[in-house]
Amino acid sequence: MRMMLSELARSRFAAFREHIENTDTRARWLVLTHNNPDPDALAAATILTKVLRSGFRRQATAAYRGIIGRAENQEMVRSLGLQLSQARRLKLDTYRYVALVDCQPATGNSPLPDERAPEMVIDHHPERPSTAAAPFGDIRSDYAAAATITAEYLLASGVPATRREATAIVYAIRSETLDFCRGFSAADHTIHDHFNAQALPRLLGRIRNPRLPLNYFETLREALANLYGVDTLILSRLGPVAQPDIVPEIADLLLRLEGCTWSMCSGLHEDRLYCSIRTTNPRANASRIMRRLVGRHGRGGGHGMIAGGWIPKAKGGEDAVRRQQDRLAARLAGLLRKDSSRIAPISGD
Ligand SMILES: [Mn+2]
Repeated sequence: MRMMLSELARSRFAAFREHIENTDTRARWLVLTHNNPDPDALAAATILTKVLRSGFRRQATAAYRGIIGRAENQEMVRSLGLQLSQARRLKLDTYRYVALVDCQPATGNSPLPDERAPEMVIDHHPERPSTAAAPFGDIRSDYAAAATITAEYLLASGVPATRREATAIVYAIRSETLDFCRGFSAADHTIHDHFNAQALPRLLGRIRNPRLPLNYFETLREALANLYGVDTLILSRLGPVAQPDIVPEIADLLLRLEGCTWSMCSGLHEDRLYCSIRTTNPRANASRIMRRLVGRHGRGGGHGMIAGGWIPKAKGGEDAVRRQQDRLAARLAGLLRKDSSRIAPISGD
C-alpha cells in the first residue's frame, strides 16, 4: 500500500511525523478548516484529526466556523457521521496546538484570529506570506484537494480508513475537481482510485442528490433573473442569501453557459458581500484577480481557475448594495480587459 505514495508524499510525511513527535504528547490539538466548509475542508479536517489520534495518539478535535450550508454538505456530514465541532463554541485557549487545513492564516476564509498563530498549516492553495511563520507547513498548490494530502498522511501512517472515511475522501476529490473536469494532479487521481475501492456508492449517491430546501430554488430563480454580461464574461447578483456557499455554486453553474470563459456571482450574507469567480482558462490566475477585485478592504484567495472573497457590505439599503455589486462587476470586466460600459442583461432571445 505504501508503494503508491510518491517520493514527495513520503518525504512530506516524514517531516510531518518528525514535527508531531517533537510536540507535547499530552497537549490538545484543534484541527481547524475554513469558514463555511466545503466537502474538501470537511474531509481534510476529518482525516487529519484521525491521523493525529490514531497515528500519533494525540487528543484532537476537528472544527469549523460559519455554517455547513449546501444540502450536499449537510448530507455528507450526516451520512458519513463526520464529527466536527462549531469553533465558536470552543475555547481556543484550551488547545495548545492549532492545525489549519484547506486554508492559510490571515486570509479571507481563515477561522483563526490574526493574533493566534497556528502550529501547522496544510493546504493546497498557493502559499501566502502569512504561512511562512508557521512551525510546520505543507503547501502543495498543484493538488486539487487538501483531502488528498491528508489521505496520503493516512496511508503513510498505516492507519486504515473506515469505509465512510474513504467515501469522504472520494467525494472531496470529485467535488473539488468537478468529477475530474477541473485541474488535478496525479496524486489526486491515485488517492481517489485507491479509496474509491472502499467507498460506499449508495452513500455517494445520497450525498450528491439530497432533497433541497425551497430557498435553494428561490435563490436559483433570483440568480437566473439577474444575468448580465459582456463578451465572454457572465455575471449574476444575489440579494441576501441563507448561506454564503450558494454564491460559488451559482458561479460554477454560470460558467457552463456555452461560449463563456469567465463567470462571477455575488451575494449578501450578514455584513459581507461574498463574491466568487470562475474561469475555463487553465493558465489564468483567478486568485490574483480576486485579490485585486476585493482590494484592501476585503479578503480573497483561491486557485488558478476558481477564487472567492468578500468585501464589507456597503452602508445604506438594498440599492447601495446593488450599486456595490455593479461596481464589482465593472471592476472585474476592467481587470479582464473587457469594456465595462457594455455590460448588459443577458436573455435567451
Ligand atoms: Mn480545498
